[in-house]
Amino acid sequence: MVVTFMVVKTGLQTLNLYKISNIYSFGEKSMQPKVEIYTWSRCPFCIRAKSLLDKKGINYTEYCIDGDEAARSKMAERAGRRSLPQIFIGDQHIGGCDDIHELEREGSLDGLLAIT
Ligand SMILES: N[C@@H](CCC(=O)N[C@@H](CS)C(=O)NCC(=O)O)C(=O)O
Repeated sequence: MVVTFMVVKTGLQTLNLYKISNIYSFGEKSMQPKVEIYTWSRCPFCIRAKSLLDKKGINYTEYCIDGDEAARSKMAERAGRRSLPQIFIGDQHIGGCDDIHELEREGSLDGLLAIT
């Protein structure tokens, strides 16, 4: 397995190494940022958010956390919110179902997903 690191300059003299696979997934088509979604299997908002990603042909990593309160707390630490779904594109927190649909409505989702 090959693990690739990217050097990112974050401050005047601070260089950080990011594991590229944490930020991008390498699909057949182009370099798409990694998309992650925390879900409950029966949550209508989660199903709707995934439908949008599916409709756009986006690969994503789903963390289905049904009944796992510890995983939900970890998600909340990362996202700053406890409701499901919570969506990340690369390192950027997008929010929930309404948020991702709003980005789509205003035309900025494709840019975040690197769709040309
Ligand atoms: N506006 C939110 C609504 C999400 C929502 O209400 N999800 C429900 C599950 S279907 C939930 O997390 N309920 C528990 C809670 O809010 O603590 C979105 O668009 O994602």
